[in-house]
Amino acid sequence: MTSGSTGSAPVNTSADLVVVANRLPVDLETLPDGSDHWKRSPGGLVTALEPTLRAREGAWVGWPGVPDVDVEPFAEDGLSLHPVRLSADEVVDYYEGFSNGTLWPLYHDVVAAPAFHRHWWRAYVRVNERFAEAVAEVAAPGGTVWVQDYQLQLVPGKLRELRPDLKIGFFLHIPFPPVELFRQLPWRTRIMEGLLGADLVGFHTEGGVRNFHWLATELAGGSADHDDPEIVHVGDRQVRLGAFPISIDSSTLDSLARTDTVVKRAAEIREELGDPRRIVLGVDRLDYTKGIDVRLRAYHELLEEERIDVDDAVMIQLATPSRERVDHYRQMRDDIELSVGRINGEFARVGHPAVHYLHQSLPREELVAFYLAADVMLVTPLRDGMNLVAKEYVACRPDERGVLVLSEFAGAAIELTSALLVNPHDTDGVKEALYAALTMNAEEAGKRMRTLRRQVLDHDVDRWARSFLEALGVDVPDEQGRS
Ligand code: GDG
Repeated sequence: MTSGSTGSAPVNTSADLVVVANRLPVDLETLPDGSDHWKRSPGGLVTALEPTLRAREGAWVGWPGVPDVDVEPFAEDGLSLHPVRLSADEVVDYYEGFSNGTLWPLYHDVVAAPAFHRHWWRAYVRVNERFAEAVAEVAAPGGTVWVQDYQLQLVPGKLRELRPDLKIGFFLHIPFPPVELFRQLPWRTRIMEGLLGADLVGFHTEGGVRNFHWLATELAGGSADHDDPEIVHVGDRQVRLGAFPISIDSSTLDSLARTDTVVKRAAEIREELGDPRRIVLGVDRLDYTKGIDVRLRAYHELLEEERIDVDDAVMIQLATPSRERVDHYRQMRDDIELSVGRINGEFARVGHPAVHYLHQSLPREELVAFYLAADVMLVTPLRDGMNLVAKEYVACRPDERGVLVLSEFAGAAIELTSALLVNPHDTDGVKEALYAALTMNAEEAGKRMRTLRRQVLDHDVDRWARSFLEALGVDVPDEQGRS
């Protein structure tokens, strides 16, 4: 079952459950003495899957995040990690190119123009095949494989060719686009065939299921099932589709937001800001889909119209650096920084900026303190698969205060209906919702927040992972290890 590894713990080379994602859940860190070691990168996905992976001596296949290095499989905290090598050129063509320059904008309603390059596509095919081959080597006979996200859409098909004995699930973390947009893709049929190699294809929303169902039957030779709209027949196989809205580790965030350290830090943040009456917060990866410009515009206009002023309210935008070598991202960063500069230039007073902008990644506890300090949370993506930030804000408000303004075009809007829902293309609408949030009475805000919290605390990421795996036919043990 296991073979040797570079570390002390054994590596599983015949795993019953294999997760495959573009990235391994670790980062290579160089210590002050110059030596390298792997550091776990905490993410929702790994938190959700860890108990199940451990219970089944599972494995994770992915790129370790550093190009042109061969890394032996290793075990880290009881998880077997199987690195897939990418060359620097492949990072450019497969990852930055086809994944983030073609698929990402296309799947997000072309809010930026996707680029179609044949050499990017060729790299995507080659890398997907390499991932599939790596999985085929570590999955136990009859085992289960869960493929994650848009970077790996050809893996299910290739893996089925290599290992027809496996049970294969695929989950898409970003929106699956309307058919008219998907059909622009020169390699549309190949992508559909790749995905249809899975036994179960999961999306955040029913909209994704519907779009995929149409394409599978109209474009990729599948046939609809007369009794069940969530089944597509492909040859002698059936592929199940479903909506599985992802979530967060709600109870952990809720507990963290109740700790003395976080409560104290939230109060300190308010004090450091000069004790404003209202703090407005945005937290995003710096991405053009997130609508950071939308909320800056709305905030700017409220200042211009003198409905708010810097003595009264302050906006904080935390923007985590992201995909900095991709053109659209560079341009967008410049645009946003220009807007922040303009707003502050016009409305700030010395020592009182109107907008605080941080292009940094903060430690998780600090982020939770910001959530707890914020009176209004602005989540205004033009398009978003789910948006975990919206759910995190809610989980971090055990005080039942704070108002969430949320875009209708985030998957989260389907569940978080007690937020103030906005159309991010409608600047007046966003502005009015922001003003309503800033002036909302405590009673209404509390009522809305309680409803939101019930939803987010009940539907956590563990429930998400469990429902997907159960739909795939995997027996998932509960917290006590019972199956
Ligand atoms: C994709 C889909 C879908 C942000 N800044 C900091 C920080 N973050 C964390 C947040 C949150 C995560 O990053 C962002 O998650 P989102 O869901 O908002 O967005 P994407 O990165 O685009 O994720 C999305 C998701 O996949 C899951 O399926 O919801 O629709 O686009 O967890 O907290 N974390 C820390 N410091 C920061 O400064 N520690």
